[in-house]
Amino acid sequence: MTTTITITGAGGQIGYALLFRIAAGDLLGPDEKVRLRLLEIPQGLGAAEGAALELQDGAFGLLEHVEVTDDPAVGFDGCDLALLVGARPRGPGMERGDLLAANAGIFGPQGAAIAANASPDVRVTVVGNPANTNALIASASADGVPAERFTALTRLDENRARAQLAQTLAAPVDTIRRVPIWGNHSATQFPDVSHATVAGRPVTEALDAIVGDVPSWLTDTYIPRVAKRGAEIIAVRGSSSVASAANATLDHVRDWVHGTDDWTSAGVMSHGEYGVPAGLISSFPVLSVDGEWQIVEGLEVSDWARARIDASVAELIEERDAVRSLGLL
Ligand code: NAX
Repeated sequence: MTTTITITGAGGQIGYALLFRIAAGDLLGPDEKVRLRLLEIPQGLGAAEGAALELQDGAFGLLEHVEVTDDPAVGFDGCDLALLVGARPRGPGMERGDLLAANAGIFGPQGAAIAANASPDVRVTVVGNPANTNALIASASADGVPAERFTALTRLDENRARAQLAQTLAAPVDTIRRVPIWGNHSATQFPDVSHATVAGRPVTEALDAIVGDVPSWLTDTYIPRVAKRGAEIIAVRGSSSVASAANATLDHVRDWVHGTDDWTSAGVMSHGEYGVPAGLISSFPVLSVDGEWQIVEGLEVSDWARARIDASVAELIEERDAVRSLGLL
């Protein structure tokens, strides 16, 4: 079997970190051949072409073909997995509305090109920010492709949330489970430890012995640390998260294709679950079953958690309404 994977923004930083891991089998395993389509804008073609040359020099046995293009119809032709990484960053003096509009101008046409050219069961993962709203725009422009096929990456936030708990509890990170992210991939996101466990024991109980006042620690230390981790990386590294973002993208897509054995987080289309208005792409606790994301339902949500979910969802509504008011949705 060969899977065709399209990476937009393939000449950028995250693209560069993704390509070699995909070619090495880190996404689909050691038996699945891959065909890569690197979609860029004209200014990014050189970097993508250079990456394609290096992919050749990697002599990857799983890599069947690499194509570099700036034509979305070619880029999404026969695409099974679309990783929409390329986006317009916020430039100097750019207002939020300008940013949303500029990205609508990218993700709308890409959604249409996916509908026209990709394989019928295409799975789309939006990484480029603002990821949730970009995914919504792409989905709205992709006539005939079910909305469930469009997702936004919030797995990096979840990985950060689990890693911070692991560090505080001095526990191996893979013993920490069920730490969903709710809402938007932004500073309003809500990393939720209410149902989390460490080696099967409630995380809140384990935290109690270490941090003392758990609610204050969550509010003042943990949630801001997770939500602002991207800014922390920029401050320390001098550049935004790249390898960890690529790693989380692979986690997201791998789980979507191969399934999960426990909850994870993804930005998926709401049908009104947990009071999140239908038609928004919001992060939820999810399971991947038979190749489809399912929102974990029936969880108890405290008033404290409710307020945080509502605040992040309010931001998603604002973003959607801003794009709508520009006639772009
Ligand atoms: P770079 O600026 O290094 O790369 C972006 C690339 O996209 C450039 O090569 C550019 O030419 C290309 N591009 C722009 N418009 C395009 C279009 N219409 N079609 C195809 N390619 C296009 O950024 P990088 O560090 O790779 O980050 C990419 C995106 O990921 C950004 O929007 C960033 O904000 C977002 N992130 C999202 C994260 C998440 O968890 N959802 C975390 C990491 C990252 O911040």
